[in-house]
Amino acid sequence: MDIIKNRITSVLHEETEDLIHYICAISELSYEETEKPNWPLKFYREYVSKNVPVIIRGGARLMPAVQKWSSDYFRTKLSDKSVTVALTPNGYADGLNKSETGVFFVLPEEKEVKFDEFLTILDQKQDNLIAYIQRQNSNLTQDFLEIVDDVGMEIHWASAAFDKKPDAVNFWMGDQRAITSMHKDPYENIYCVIDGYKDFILIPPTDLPFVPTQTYQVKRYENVTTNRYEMVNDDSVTDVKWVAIDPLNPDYDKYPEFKKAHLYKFRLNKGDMLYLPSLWFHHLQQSHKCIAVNYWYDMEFDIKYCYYKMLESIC
Ligand SMILES: O=C(O)CCC(=O)C(=O)O
Repeated sequence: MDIIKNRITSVLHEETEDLIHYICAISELSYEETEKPNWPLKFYREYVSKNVPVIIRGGARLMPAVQKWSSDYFRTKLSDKSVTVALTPNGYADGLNKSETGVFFVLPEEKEVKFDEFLTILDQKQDNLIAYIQRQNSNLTQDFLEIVDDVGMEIHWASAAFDKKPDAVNFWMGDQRAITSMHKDPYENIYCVIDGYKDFILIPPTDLPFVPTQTYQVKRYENVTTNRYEMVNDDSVTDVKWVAIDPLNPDYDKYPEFKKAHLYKFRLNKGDMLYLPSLWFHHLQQSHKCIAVNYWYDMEFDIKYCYYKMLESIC
């Protein structure tokens, strides 16, 4: 069995180059393109069915939120509202951290604070106290009904193309030091920057053989303040398979195959939109107090998904 597995692995490594989408850079369009009547069909044909990302410059610029949303606006509109904030000492809310006893996958401390308090934490930029609103439970439609009309519950052309409504609409706002570590999701993602900028690093799913993963025990940050924090065991969560390499500081000695991975790096500015296809690895950094919203549409669990799962179980 091992001989077959090794043979499959080596073929995959050789052939993956051919499987890579031949994209030198991520395509960029202007938002006018999305206003044409045939856009949902074109979007589906050229990007979704090929599992290829596309940046739509100004794609979100007509959302009222782009004009309205800022700290001042939220102070007026949401000041007393309770929000769940992810707190970490290092900015990695779902990421790896090394301690004397090993490397762990560490979840953030989740704390309920008033929106006003959250904004004060952001303004103070204290050492070792990094806050991020990053709950991926459709927090925009669950927690922020007061402001949902500023962006809308769906992106109409995307819903037409996917032939479904979004599963979740998420609101993101946080500290410049907050980093979303490299991971992938089983969602078609329409990502909109409302204020500030986001820096993306993407890796296509076909590069899976070159992206090292490991299984980590899960811990959780507790009592995060500027002076101290604890990393406690979280027995409610089973071990997590996570990307073992940091694309900002790749350890090529340990993971030489990662040199073969195709990294696409770009910035989304205020009012820009990205179609991030399902299963693409993504890593994000941001400007201070960047505000973003994303629409997650369930992916099709089709033959591509089966191929991908097979690849994942072999590599
Ligand atoms: O904005 C971020 O920090 C992370 C976004 C993300 O992971 C996603 O949209 O799936």
